[in-house]
Amino acid sequence: MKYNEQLAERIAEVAEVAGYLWQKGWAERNGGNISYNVTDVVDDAVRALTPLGESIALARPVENLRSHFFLVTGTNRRMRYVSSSPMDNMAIIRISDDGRSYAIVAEKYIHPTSELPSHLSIHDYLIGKGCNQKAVIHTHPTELVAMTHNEAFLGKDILSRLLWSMIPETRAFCPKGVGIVPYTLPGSIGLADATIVQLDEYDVVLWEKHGALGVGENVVEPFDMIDTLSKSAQIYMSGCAMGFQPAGMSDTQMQELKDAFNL
Ligand code: 2HA
Ligand code: ZN
Repeated sequence: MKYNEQLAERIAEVAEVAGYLWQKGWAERNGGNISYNVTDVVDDAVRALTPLGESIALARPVENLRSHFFLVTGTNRRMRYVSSSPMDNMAIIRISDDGRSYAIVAEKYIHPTSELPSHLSIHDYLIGKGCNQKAVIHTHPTELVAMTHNEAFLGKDILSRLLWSMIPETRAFCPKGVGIVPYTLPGSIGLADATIVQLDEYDVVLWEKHGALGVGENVVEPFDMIDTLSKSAQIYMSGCAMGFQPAGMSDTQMQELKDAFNL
């Protein structure tokens, strides 16, 4: 199908980031998922499409997403193939006018990600808050996930401080740090709810022993934040592998950065 330029750009953006997730080694098998609110760029041709199949009930209504359109990666689909052949591995869905169900409208009948409850609840929450954050990505960044296996890192803001202190970029480009959600069943409403609480304070949330979730105005933005945090985790690990605990920037040095860049 031929999409208008703006929608085609959004599809290309998801494909680009899906490729990065695969290249980074964060997307084994069908690991990770992406959703992107495209309501502002769908044209009459997409709006007029007949749904492919029956509408599917949502476990929880999404009041703020009535009649919205989303690009969503498919369940069991591989990021490497989202990258090479995007519309064979993701779908455009339309939320019903009452916000209680959705239908797949294009391009093929590809069932959305198992994490759809989290994604839609997060979009619903972000719109309700008046945010312009249209993209949600979830991925499995190896080193960051490894760090969540250490109880000592799970207290509030301990990991944020540690990751900030590894390199100035992380302090500058992930100014809010990372929130942490204790281990919760993947795909569950409980995981969605716990994530939303953390998104009130942070742009990136780590799911203990599972992965990372980030939100942003486009798909590249949360990818960049997770990538920056991941760099810090790798620096920390490299120090440990060389037999020492990295010293980290001091509080004074981090405060200096905060003041210099108005963080
Ligand atoms: O899409 O990553 O959390 C597969 C997953 C579930
Ligand atoms: Zn996952």
